[in-house]
Amino acid sequence: MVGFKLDPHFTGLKAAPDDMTESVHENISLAQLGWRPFFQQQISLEQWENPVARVIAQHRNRLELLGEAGGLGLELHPGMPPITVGDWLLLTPEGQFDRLLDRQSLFRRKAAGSKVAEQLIAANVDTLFIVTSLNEDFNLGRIERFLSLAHEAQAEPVIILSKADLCEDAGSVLDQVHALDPLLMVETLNCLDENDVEKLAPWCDTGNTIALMGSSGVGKSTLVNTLLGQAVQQTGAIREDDSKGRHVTTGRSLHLMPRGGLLLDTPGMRELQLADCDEGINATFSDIARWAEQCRFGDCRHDSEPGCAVQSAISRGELDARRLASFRKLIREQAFNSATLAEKRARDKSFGKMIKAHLSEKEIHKR
Ligand SMILES: Nc1nc2c(ncn2[C@@H]2O[C@H](COP(=O)(O)OP(=O)(O)OP(=O)(O)O)[C@@H](O)[C@H]2O)c(=O)[nH]1
Ligand SMILES: [Mg+2]
Ligand SMILES: [Zn+2]
Repeated sequence: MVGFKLDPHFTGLKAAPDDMTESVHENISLAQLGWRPFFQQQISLEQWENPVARVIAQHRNRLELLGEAGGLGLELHPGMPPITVGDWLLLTPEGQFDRLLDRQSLFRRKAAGSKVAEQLIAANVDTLFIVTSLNEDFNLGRIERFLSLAHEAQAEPVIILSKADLCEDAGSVLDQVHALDPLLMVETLNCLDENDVEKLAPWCDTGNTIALMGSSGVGKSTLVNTLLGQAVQQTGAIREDDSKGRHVTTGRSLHLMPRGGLLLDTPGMRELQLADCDEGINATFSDIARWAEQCRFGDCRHDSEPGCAVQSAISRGELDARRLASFRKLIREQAFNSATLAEKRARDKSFGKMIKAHLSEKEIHKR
């Protein structure tokens, strides 16, 4: 078991004083933090009374947790499993780290730069708000890419078409998005308008955890501020005439919304790439997968093979050729990223073997 120390900055049951939502954190219930039967089921009867807490921030050597008893810090140790913001931890009665609970959903990515190891970004996100702007670079392929990430992570996607106030014909764009999947949830809104943002109320209920994704400038920070009812993040408009502090340093990644939901806001979400994302892509393009089942050849590439059901669906006008092109592009992207990941793993493995071989030689020498 791995020990943990109480955070020296932790001053009692209240969250740290720099926390903007301090008042809401007093007497918080587990349900408000997103506790579900899914997590409860992982706890044995003997552990029933043990405290549980959710990770609300991640620092270099330390996690910030929030539970029924308030906030506390947890020192990270090498023996602990990889933990990320949004995770649920079971603690011992003494308040020590006991166990990481299984996740309902998980976003992960390759680390940036030359290292290609995997990094955990966010856990237990219920809903992913995919924000894309109506007036600028609206692009269906980009939405499909974000949808694949949502599906892979097991989060429910909601498409938010922002800057509706700047768009003359939102209807035609809305039709295009609905054509991707008739069951897809789509909302058009002005992120600056409180009343408009009310449209998102169904996903902002108590205990529901939301994360956001979208290109730069589409209005994510604006939406975060409107949802939280305060300027937690700097937006494009403010940044322009403020060359200093680019980022507001709250440190917290999980915020309580006034209406009860939780907003998980971590910069890592922006750099997510498709890697090991087969399931996510197939879920996003389930129409193509359905047609492909009827292709004559099991390994049909849907090019010019005889008996290709995908191509014949395109020629009958039942499948958009753009969709197949987008599907292929995402498959290529994820295959490329997964290959570099696999190389890294193979390297690690052979390195491990080398060490092992070296050790056993030593052993032989000893004998
Ligand atoms: N008219 C209008 N302006 C918006 C809307 N949403 C955002 N904006 C403006 O668009 C600009 C960019 O918004 P941000 O919220 O900073 O965009 P972002 O997605 O956070 O961008 P990055 O932080 O760079 O990823 C700002 O000037 C906002 O005021 C909207 O719905 N309508
Ligand atoms: Mg922003
Ligand atoms: Zn085919």
